[in-house]
Amino acid sequence: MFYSKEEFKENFVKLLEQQEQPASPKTAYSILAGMVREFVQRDWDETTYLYQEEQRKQLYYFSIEFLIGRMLGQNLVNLSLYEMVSEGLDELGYSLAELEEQEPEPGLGNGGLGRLAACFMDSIASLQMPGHGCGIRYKGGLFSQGLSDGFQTEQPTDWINDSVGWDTRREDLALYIPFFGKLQVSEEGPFKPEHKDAKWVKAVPYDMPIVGAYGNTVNTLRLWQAELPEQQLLPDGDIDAYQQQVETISDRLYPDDSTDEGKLLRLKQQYFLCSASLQTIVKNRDFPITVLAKHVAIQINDTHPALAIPELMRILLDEEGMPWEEAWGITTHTISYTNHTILEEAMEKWSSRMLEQLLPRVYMIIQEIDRRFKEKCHQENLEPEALKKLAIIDDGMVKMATLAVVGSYKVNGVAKLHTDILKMREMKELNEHFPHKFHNKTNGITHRRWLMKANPELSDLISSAIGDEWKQDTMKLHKLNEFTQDSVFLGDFKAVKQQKKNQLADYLLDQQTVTIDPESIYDMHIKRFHGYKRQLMNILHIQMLYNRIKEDASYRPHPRTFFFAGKAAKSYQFAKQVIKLINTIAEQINTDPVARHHLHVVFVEDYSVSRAEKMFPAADISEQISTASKEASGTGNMKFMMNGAITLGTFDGATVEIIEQTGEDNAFIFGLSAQQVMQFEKEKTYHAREFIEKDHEISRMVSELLSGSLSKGPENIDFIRRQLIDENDPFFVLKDIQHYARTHNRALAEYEDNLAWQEMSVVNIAQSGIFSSDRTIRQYSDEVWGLEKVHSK
Ligand code: BZD
Repeated sequence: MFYSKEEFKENFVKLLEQQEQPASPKTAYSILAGMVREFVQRDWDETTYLYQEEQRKQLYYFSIEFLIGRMLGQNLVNLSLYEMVSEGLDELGYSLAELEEQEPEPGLGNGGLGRLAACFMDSIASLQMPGHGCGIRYKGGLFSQGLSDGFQTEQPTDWINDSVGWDTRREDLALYIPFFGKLQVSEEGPFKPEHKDAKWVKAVPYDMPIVGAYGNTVNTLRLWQAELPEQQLLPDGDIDAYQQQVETISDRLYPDDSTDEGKLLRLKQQYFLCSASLQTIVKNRDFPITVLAKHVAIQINDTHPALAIPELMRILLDEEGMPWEEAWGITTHTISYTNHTILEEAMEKWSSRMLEQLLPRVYMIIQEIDRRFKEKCHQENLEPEALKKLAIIDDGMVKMATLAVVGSYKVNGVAKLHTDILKMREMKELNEHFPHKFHNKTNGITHRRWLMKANPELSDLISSAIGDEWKQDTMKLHKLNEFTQDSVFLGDFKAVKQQKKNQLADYLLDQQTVTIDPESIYDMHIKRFHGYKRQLMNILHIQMLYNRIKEDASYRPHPRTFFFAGKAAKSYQFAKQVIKLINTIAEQINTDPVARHHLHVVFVEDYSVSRAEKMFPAADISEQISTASKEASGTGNMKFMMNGAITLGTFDGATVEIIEQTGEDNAFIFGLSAQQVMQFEKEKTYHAREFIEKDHEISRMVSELLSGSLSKGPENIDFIRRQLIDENDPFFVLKDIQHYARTHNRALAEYEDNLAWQEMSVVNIAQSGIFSSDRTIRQYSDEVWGLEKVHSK
C-alpha cells in the first residue's frame, strides 16, 4: 500500500533490496507492477462483494479479442497515482516511463474491434457500472511485425511467459466443455438428448482487474485458457497428442483460417469462449434462472461469440429443463449484438457439416431456431429472395449474422452511417421483420488512455485553461471553444504539439534509426492494411508528389513526413504488397537528394497500442481515406481528433460525425460519398481505365507502377495490378486520387497560416468530447443493458 510518496518510496526500496543488486529495469518494473496489483486487490474484492450484495444487473461483454495494451501506466493514471509514483521513482533514480517500457504487451486483438472492447472495459469501470469482459487468454497474441527488404515479416509473440501477471488463475472456477461425440435420444419419455463420447476440454479462467478511475470500482476481465481435463474425462489413446490438440484452442489469436483445419480451430475457440462464459454466469448466479434477463445482459462483440445464443438455449433446455418458448424468451431478452462490418467477406458463415460434427447438440438447436424462424417468415408472404436472405441456414452454411439478429433483443451498428446502411441495405429484410431491434451506438475511445495517459502535456494545458472537470465529463471540453482566438493558448498548444513531435522523432530514432525532421508536417495513416482503407491511394499520391518535385523545379513544398503503421493479415497478399510498395517508394524518396527535403516516408514497424500512444499525440494530419460506405466507424479518427490532428478524409464511418462536430471548415473532406459509391456499385458505371487513359499524371504513375519499377519487380505488385486493373479498382482509388491530391494542397496551404491551423486543432479538441467511450457506454447502458451505477465509497 502507498498513500504518500514517502510511503511509496519506502515500500519500493524495501522490495528492491530483496533483489539482486543492481536491480535491472525489468526487476524494478516487476516490483512496481506487483505493488499496484496488491494495491487494487482490496477494491477488487470489495467491488465483487458489493455486486453480489446489491444484486444489481451485470453486463458481460463477450469478445474474441481484448486489445488492452499495457496496464501499469494506465492503472496508475486511473488510480490518480501516476504523478506521485513518477516523482518518487525519479527521486530514487528510476524513470517510470522506462519501467513502463518493460511491460510485455498482450496483443490479444487485431484492430479496432478488439481495442473497442478494451476502451469499453475502461469506461464501464470508470462509470462505476457492473460490467465484465469475457475472452480468451491466447498464449500468443497477434504476430509481431518486422520488415525484411520492405516485406512484412511475422514472428510469433509470447506475452505470457514474459509477463508479471496482472491476471490471477482461478482453478476453483474451472469448467469443462464438450466437443464432437454424438447425440443419443431415447425413444421413450420426454425428448432429452444425451451427448455421448464427447471430447472434453478444461476451461480455466484467469481474472484481470479492470481499474476504474474516480472511484473504487474494479471490474473483472475474465480470460479463459484451454487445458487438458482430469483423468476421468480423458479420451482413450495418445494423451500427449490430445493435450496438444486441447491447448491449441487458446494458443493463438485467429490462427490462419484459410484451411479447414484453421476454420475448425476458430470455431472451437468461439464455442469455448461462449460455453465457458455462459456456464459460469448460470452456475454462480444467486437468483432463479427464470429471471436471468433481469439480472444479466450479454453483449456479443460481432458474430464471433454468436454461438452464445444456441448455447444459452442448450443450457436452459437441457440443463434447466425449460420448455422452448420460455428458453427462447429468456435468451432473446438477455443477448444483444453489435455488428462491425458490412464487407461481404467478413460476414461469418460456418459449414453446417462442420458445426454438426463439432457441436452436435448446438447445431440441432440452430436448426430448430432456423425452422421456427422460417415458419414465421413464410406466414408473411415474402418474395423468395427475401426468404433466402432471412434464412439462418442456407446452402449448407450457417449465417452467423442472421442468427445473431434473430437471437438478440437489440442489434447495433457502430456509427450512424453504418447503422443506416445496415438497416437499408445489408440487413434490410431483417430490419423490416424486427423494426425495433436496430439502433445506432457510435463508437468511442477512452480519453483516459488516449488523452490523459498518452498526452499528459496536452491534458495539463487543457486543465490549465478550463479546469479539470473534463476528465469526468468530456463534454466540458466544449469550454475550449472560448480559447480558439486566444493567441497565448494557441501558442502553448503549438508548443505541446511540437514537444510530442520531438518525442516521437526521438523514439523512432532510437527504435528504427530513422531521422525525422520535427519541423515537418506529420501526416499519419495508421490502421490495419486493407484494400478499402486505401493505403494504396496514399502512397500513389506520394509518388505523384515525387514526380512533381522531379519535374517542376519551382515546386518545393513545406516538408512533410508521411507515416504509415499497421499490420496486414498473414494471408492477405494484396495488403502485403502495399506494404512492400510503401517501403520501396520510401527508399526512393528518402534517398533522393532533392525530394528528401520535402517528402519523407516512414513505415513504423510493429504497430501496437503502446506505439499508437506515442503516435496519435504527434500527428498534424489524420488520414481517414477509406472508400465511403466501407469503414463501419473507425476509432483512430477519434484518437487523432482528441489530440488536435486535423482530419483529411472521406465522408465515411464515424468521420461523418466528426465533421458534424467540427464543421467542414475544420477538416479537409474529399471524394465520393457513400451514396455515390453504392450507386456506382449497383450500376457498374465506373471504369478505372478511363482515368488511366485520360489523366496524364495518373497514367504516368500507373505505368511506373505496372512496370514494377516502384516495387522492385513486377511480381511484387501482382495482386495490386489485379485489383486495380482486372477487378476494375473496387475501392475507387483512381476515381478519388485527384480530389485527394487537391485536398492535400489545400491542407498544405492552410498549414502555412500558423494561427489558423492551431485554431482548427483546438476546435477539434473542443468538439471531441462526444467521442469518449464514456458517452457510448452511457448510451448502451440506458438503451440496451439497463445497468445502474453502483455506489462505491
Ligand atoms: O471495428 C472494426 C471496423 O473495421 C472499424 O470500422 C470499427 O471502428 C471497429 C470497432 O467498431 N472491425 C474490426 O476491427 N474487425 C476485426 O478486427 C475482425 C477480426 C476478426 C474477424 C473479422 C473482423
